[in-house]
Amino acid sequence: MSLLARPARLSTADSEFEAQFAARLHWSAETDGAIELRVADILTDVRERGDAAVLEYTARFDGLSASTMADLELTQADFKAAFDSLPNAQRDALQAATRRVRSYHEAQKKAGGESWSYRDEDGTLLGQKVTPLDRVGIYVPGGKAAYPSSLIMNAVPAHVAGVQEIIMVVPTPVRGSVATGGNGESTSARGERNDLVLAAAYVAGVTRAFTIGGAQAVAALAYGTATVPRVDKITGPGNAYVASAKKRVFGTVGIDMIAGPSEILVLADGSTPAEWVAMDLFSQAEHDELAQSILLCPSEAYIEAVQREIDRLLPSMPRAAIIVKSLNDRGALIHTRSMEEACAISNRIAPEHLEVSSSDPHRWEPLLRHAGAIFLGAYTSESLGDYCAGPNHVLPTSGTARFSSPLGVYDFQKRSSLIEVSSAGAQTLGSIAAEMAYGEGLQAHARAAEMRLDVVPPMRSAK
Ligand code: HSO
Ligand code: ZN
Repeated sequence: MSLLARPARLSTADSEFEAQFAARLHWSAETDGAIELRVADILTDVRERGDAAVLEYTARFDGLSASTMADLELTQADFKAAFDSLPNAQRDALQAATRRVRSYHEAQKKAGGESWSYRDEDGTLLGQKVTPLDRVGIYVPGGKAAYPSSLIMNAVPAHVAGVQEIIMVVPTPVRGSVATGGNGESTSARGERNDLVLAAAYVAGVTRAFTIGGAQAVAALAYGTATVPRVDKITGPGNAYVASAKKRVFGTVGIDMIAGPSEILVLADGSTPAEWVAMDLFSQAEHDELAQSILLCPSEAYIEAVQREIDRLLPSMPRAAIIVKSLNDRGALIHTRSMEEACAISNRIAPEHLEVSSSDPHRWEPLLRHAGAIFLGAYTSESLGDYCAGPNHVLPTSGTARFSSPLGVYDFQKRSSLIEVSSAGAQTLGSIAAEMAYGEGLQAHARAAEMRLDVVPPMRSAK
């Protein structure tokens, strides 16, 4: 494959701009009908047969044969052993990142995640009580996409919210060997040993974990089996099977967003070293061939400089093949007439990650309305946000930042309304409620309100 990365060159001054822009942004997220059918069958099967079905699918799809689900459970001792096996630098990084992510989410909880109430003029109490979910499931994808950072980003807000039980599922065998019903066969040949994921489970406070994955793991979490406890919400990224399963179990349990490929949009005024911007574009492109990296800039010369840096840096990238495909198929370097216009286009894209690579980022920030996360200034590489700045890296993709928010403490909490009506309040509210209830033809509602009035009127007849 060619190692030339040539993102599309667009210019807002060009009469073809709108058509080219629409073509670049177009992305089809349609799920394959065959996958949907397979997933529906797996969900039904796990719901009916529980552990036995999960064990069968795990043997068939993951090549991991175990005679009981207990053999697929990882323990706190496994988490700790994995953590202890890491080099000091890795342990320190995991802990430092977790600490920072925790502080950020604690601030988030303080700012908007607490219960509140007030009394009206009758002394009636009105409020909202915030409670954490009891138990959540976190899906960690297998193979190369088993990112410890994503586990931290899912588990920490749950923990900060006060969730008591955090159940992790991860499909690929994540330790050197698991018990396999006595045949002693090691599973390490089937997947990468990923001590980092287990170590992240240790620092992030995961309660229990199972080496299961796919639609069968989602089903086990949603319905519960004899071994896997039924959760209230499932979060975490996964492949098409996992996404389809999460959509189907929604309603039985809560789910987080369905994440699309990563996106980065860099809004540059030309003051940041071009190689920094080129590498930032690579950083999301390297995730996935479908990832999208876009540069918006009013200086043609700077766009040229970034393209030169792309050419210079690419050969040193181990994931060059993925980067090239992503940049060539979905990337764009867009020349705008001004920074204001660049901001307006950014709002139309509503990117997952938005870097304002400018010497005066606060001048542009007020113009930016739709983005999962906004990174201000030349030093704020998106990559720092992926790991350790503090905010969550699970963000709305595919333009959904127009109406949704980063994963947060609020996703692991729910609210109950609180009402305590005083006797004076019963007078005020009783006549209003009764009037409306008679209007709706609901006599019992009306009487329940009227019976609490000091002077109980005779019951009216239905209209
Ligand atoms: N940028 C990804 C998250 C991630 N990056 C994990 C590195 N590891 C979310 O779009
Ligand atoms: Zn990333």
